[in-house]
Amino acid sequence: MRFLMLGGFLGAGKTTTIARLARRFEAHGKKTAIITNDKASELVDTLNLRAQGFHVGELPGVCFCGNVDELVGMINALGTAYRPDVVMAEPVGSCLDIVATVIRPLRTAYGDRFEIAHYGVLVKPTHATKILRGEENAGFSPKAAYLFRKQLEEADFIMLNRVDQLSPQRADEIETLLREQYPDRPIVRMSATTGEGFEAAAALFDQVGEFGRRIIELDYDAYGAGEAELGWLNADMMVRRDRPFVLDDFLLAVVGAIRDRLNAIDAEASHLKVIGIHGGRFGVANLVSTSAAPELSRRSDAIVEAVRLVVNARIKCPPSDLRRAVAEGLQAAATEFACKLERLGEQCFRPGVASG
Ligand SMILES: Nc1nc2c(ncn2[C@@H]2O[C@H](COP(=O)(O)OP(=O)(O)OP(=O)(O)O)[C@@H](O)[C@H]2O)c(=O)[nH]1
Ligand SMILES: [Mg+2]
Repeated sequence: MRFLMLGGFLGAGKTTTIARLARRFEAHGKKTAIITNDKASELVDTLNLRAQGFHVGELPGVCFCGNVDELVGMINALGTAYRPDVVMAEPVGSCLDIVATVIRPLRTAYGDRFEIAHYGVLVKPTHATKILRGEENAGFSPKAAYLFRKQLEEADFIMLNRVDQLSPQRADEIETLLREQYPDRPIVRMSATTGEGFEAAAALFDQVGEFGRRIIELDYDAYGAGEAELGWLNADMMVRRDRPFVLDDFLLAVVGAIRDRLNAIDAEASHLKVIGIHGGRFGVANLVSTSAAPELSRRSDAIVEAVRLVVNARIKCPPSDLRRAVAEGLQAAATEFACKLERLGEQCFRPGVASG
């Protein structure tokens, strides 16, 4: 069984890349399963990937790092139930030390059973230029920038994602900075959305060899401080109206209204994602930076009267502020669309390395 993990900061494009890789593996006749992971339950990524038809095992409430036994248990469960040729795993986007805490123990204990692929890390360009240039006001605080930088340090190769939105000059600049600061690693320019440059990344994931060996030096206090700056919120609810409404418009309105409230309190978004599911139809709206526009990563083209809505937000602000911003944004969108919200559950907290 082949085991493939790919990293990258919150909102860098991990789930989009995993879905594209899975479709490619399946097209080559390889059965593929995916493992998702988060510090809380009710994961947009799990619902999104399952709605796309993928076989997904979920490990909520813990990070892979430090919980390898649970990861192996999930790989084994998938192996028994589904017999995949490839298992892909998406770590939490603020996680560090993946090679030392996940890949190396997996290789040591199960190297005879799993063939471990290159560890590729995605770069999110919205923040990369400023962080790599070392600019003071990088959008991320120095503490969060530490996470961003350290993730790249442990990469076997780096994927500069979203090139569909970058001018060649900007892509050149980021690539030059990456080459200077992270030498000896292949760098691939790609778009997980359009597929541009994707084959080069996929070819690196296809290689067989002794990969995932860059063990980084990590200051766990700095790591914890970087994570502790984020507010983490997962919420689950039903939305109903007595006459049909356009789901995609509603999802964009929710993300837009929450973004307005985050802007008002100067809280930088790492990733806000919202999925709406009704029957077999689903749509996903995202915000990857407070300065970016809300985007529909998946259109549902559905007109609904009732929909299950799951919100996952990772935002640089205290949890109490995040809870208020999300509640007010949801209510504003519900009022605009004359919908009623019925809350099913919510978890909101300040993560730390300890919480993983
Ligand atoms: N234009 C463009 N958008 C992209 C690309 N890759 C990802 N996105 C968008 O970026 C947003 C985040 O993508 P995800 O794949 O959910 O990112 P992620 O790394 O899994 O995010 P977390 O799991 O929250 O850490 C979505 O709106 C995607 O559609 C790309 O290559 N081009
Ligand atoms: Mg994801």
